[in-house]
Amino acid sequence: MKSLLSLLLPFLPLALSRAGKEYIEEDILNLRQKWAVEHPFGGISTFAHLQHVRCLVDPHEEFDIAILGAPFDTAVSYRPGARFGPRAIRAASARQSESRGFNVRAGINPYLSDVKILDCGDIPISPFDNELALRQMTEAYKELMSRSTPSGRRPIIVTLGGDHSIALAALRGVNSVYGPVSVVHFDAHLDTWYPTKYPSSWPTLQSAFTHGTMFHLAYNESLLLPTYNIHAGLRTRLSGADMSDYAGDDAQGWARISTDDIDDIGVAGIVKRIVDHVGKSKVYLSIDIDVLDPGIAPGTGTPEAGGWTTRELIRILRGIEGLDVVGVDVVEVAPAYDCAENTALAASQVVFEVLSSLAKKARATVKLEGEGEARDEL
Ligand SMILES: [Mn+2]
Repeated sequence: MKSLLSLLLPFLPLALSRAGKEYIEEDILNLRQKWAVEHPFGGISTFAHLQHVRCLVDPHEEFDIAILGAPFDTAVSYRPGARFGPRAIRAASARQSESRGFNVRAGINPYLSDVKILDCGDIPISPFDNELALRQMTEAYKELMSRSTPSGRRPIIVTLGGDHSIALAALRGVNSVYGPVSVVHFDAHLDTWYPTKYPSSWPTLQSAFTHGTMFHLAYNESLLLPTYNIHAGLRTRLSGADMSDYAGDDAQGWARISTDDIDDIGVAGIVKRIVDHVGKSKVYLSIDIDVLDPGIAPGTGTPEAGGWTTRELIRILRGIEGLDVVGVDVVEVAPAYDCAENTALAASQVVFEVLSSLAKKARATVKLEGEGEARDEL
């Protein structure tokens, strides 16, 4: 007996043919000519209108640099809300694009350069279980760090936080490729605090993982190069009635630049201290937006008055662009406390400046390699 399907088969082409216009190549070109332009305020929000690929589930789309959201904020000590940081930074980056992306300060358009930058979307992170969240983030970073790139170099992940605790997972990812690295840390706070510095009569293993202890945990896991790490922009109050927090920081091998140092040694002096300190080591660049003054960047988890301006931070970042940066985060943007997108705008500009420096460095490397080949041929 014939099946119902075999009886219907002759009529299927008729059933599947659709009403409407057939498009030839010229039609497609016409459509593109009319509609391909995207206004800054239009389109689906990706960082700088970059191509969006969910890189964690699509391993075939290669990238040199990944913009990666880490929407996680259940390890904060004060204001929650940084889980909305990645989408706020993306929205605030809307005036950046391939067509209007030339960075005059840097002399390069990072979106039209030798590096392929994708917006890899967000890591899905549990908001209910921090042990699981850290495991998810760690696995995501290790996965993406293992990918091959169009340039043949190692991938660089630029994370949009999220609270600062995400840096522990990012450092584990970096460590899986490079071993221990230096950390250049822009922040009002130390973030090397011993977990016991957060007073609690109910200590648990899990409560040790916070946005103020992750570098201490990273030190314990030997993720940092001893003595090659440096904070910049510090102005936090310390625990108790002495400098013991600094002693703890010293013991973990960090140097410190305070916010006020900029008045004494200027941008150039700060740049020199950072560059002299980390030298040629591989660098993880961690930028807590609370390094900026809360008058400029109020939308953050633990604001501290009296910080740097965005211009000062950008000029310092420009000064250290020769460092061998292998991973980046811009964290602690909490848009619920923001006004007029100020904080997110500052963060998106900082990301733009870092991308410009990374693209510039890649161009210099290509040039050097090219010259090397030319020399080899002679
Ligand atoms: Mn921090």
